[in-house]
Amino acid sequence: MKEPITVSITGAAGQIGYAILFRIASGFVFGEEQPVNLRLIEIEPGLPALKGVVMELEDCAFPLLNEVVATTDLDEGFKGANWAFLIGSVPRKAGMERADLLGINGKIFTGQGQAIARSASKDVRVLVVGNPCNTNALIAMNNAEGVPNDRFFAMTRLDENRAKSQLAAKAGVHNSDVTNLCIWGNHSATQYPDFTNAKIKGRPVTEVITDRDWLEGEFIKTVQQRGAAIINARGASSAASAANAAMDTVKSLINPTPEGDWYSVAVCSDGSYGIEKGLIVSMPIRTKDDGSWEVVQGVPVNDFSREKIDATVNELKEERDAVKDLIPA
Ligand code: NAX
Repeated sequence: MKEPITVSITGAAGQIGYAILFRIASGFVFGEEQPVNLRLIEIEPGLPALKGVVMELEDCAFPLLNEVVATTDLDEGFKGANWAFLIGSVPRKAGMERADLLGINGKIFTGQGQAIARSASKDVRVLVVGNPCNTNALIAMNNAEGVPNDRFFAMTRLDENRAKSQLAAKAGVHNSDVTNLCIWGNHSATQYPDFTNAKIKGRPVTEVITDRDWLEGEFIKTVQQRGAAIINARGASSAASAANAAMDTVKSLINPTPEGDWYSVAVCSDGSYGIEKGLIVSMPIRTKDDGSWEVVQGVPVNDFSREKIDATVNELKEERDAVKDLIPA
């Protein structure tokens, strides 16, 4: 058996936590030969529920689950972490402005970034799911002194999966037939699901789905608004699909990407595609054979795409400016 890897998860007693822990413990993400330690982080009010979750983990008797720690202490929680899923955050309440939300959550992510720098493993990688996830990741990254910027990611994979399913349904194919779908920008209603470069069974989507009005209008809107549609239907926000997308993200980051394809995750911009350096922006990413990732270069950006990408990147700049006090110079 291999040495266990350590996975830290914040917000572990929440909806997404409940949908992700058991699948990680079962080997779905890191493989059936890889034991895992789970370090579960909650705030004080979440601890009783977390205790119940830990009891259920015990009751699964997972062969790969080596150790479970439940804590409110960040250094204990991130101790030795090879992977950190930052899921917990404060939801937006009625009457709360976006700037208030950015500020409240921003403070959480400064402390978590600092604790990751102090206590996680040298090879730690961090996936931020808690919203506003791009800017939370930006804050954590900038407060994790000594941890390279290329270890921080924010989740847009749920948006990619949603977009693929919409295109597949429209074309009457299976969602696995849809490739090269990039979500650009922010995980918010400004995100741009780029149908112009996506493919269905290797053919451009725009050749298979000739209804351009649908692609430019309803398709984009449906993907952008899908989170709200789930809340309306279910009375609660996406959880199982979000957990699934977080696991898809990590699987894509640790396994080489099939030739010619790419996936979406928000990373620290290196200036590619004219996007300001240092922002956490979703773009087309590939994982190389050596396990490192790269921004796919040369993806065509037409005028329609440029306008959409600029709009979502501008929103990220505004978010960055709203939390500038939380980003050390
Ligand atoms: P829940 O409210 O069910 O759970 C959140 C949990 O986090 C709670 O148990 C709470 O006690 C805990 N928590 C709060 N502050 C914490 C802190 N400082 N440290 C540790 N734990 C803390 O929310 P859930 O449905 O699980 O969603 C979690 C986050 O994911 C939310 O911010 C949500 O907006 C975000 N999402 C992000 C998505 C994405 O695609 N990036 C999609 C799904 C989801 O909306």
